[in-house]
Parts: sequence; structure tokens; C-alpha cells
Amino acid sequence: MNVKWGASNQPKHGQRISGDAYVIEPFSPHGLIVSLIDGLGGGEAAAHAAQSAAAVIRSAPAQDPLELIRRSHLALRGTRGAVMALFSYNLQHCSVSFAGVGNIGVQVYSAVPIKPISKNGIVGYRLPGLLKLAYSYSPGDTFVLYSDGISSDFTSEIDPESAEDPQSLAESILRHYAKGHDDASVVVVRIDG
Ligand SMILES: [Mn+2]
Repeated sequence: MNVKWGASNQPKHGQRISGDAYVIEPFSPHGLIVSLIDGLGGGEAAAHAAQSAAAVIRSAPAQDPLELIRRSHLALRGTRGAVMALFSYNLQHCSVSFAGVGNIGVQVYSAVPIKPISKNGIVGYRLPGLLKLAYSYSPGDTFVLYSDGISSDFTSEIDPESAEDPQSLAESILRHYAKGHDDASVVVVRIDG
């Protein structure tokens, strides 16, 4: 089973830099780590916090998602802090684990319900008791992570199959559902059907 992915991101109106960051990184032998991070506030300071967490993930993509959040928490001390969510896929076993802290939106269009939840908190400031959730996925499932600059209305209004590929879907969600007054990001992963 193969996967495809796409992502789209735009800064808040009037800003040149986004305080959101994402990571989509395959790792051997059968892994894929996908994360979306929203640095608190906006501009350079938010971007610095988000990019610091992204660097932690890129440096060790095969690590357990909970360990990646713990390492990010240490790396983000003294920054604005961030909220973040991660999916770590095992593409051989068709399994995925999820962990999240704070307000990153998650929508999964799946054959068997997959409804991950994040714990309240701020990475870099106040780390909650962490929770890792594990799921099996099916061909045709579509996973969406989105920052709070995107209206969650899309979750009930769009047909995830309406776009031919994940990149088009991510761009379409951003185009139609970005609020404008916050950095907005969408990451889409689709399992080949
Ligand atoms: Mn935001």
C-alpha cells in the first residue's frame, strides 16, 4: 500500500512569515512521520518556536511520537511555545500512532472511525500527561492536520475524494477555509485505495 501527501500554508494577512511549520518525512524501512506545529502568537517569534520543534522531528523521525514531543518541549523552553500534533505511520503494517498537545485540528476520513484527540497544553511551557493513540488504517483513508487559522467547517462540507491528489485537496481547503487573521496550514496524507 502506498501513500501520497500534500501541504499548503499561508501566513496571516499582512505577515511575510508563517508561525506554523510542518514536517512530512519518510524514514526507513517503512515509516512516515507527519507533523503540524503552530507557534504561539505570530511572526518571527512564532516561526522560531515552530521551526525548533520541526527540527527536533526531522533529526529523529523514527522516534516515538511521545519522545518527539518531550524533546520538543525541552527545545522550546525560552521560546513562545507551540502546539503540535504528529502521526507516525508504519506503512508495512498499515498502522499509525498519534500524539498531540494543544489546538491542532485533526480530521480523518476513514473506513473505520479514527478520531484522535490531543491533550491541552503548550509545548515549551506546560506539557500535559501525554497520550499516544494507535490505529489501523485502510486503503482510501485520508488524514488531515490543520492549524486554527483554518475553519473546521471543511470537515463536514468537503468530499475528500473531490480532489484528485492530496496536494490539490490541501490547497483547496486552504483557499476556501483560511480565516485570514491567523497563519493557516493544512497537511493531507492519503492512503492509496
Ligand atoms: Mn494559530
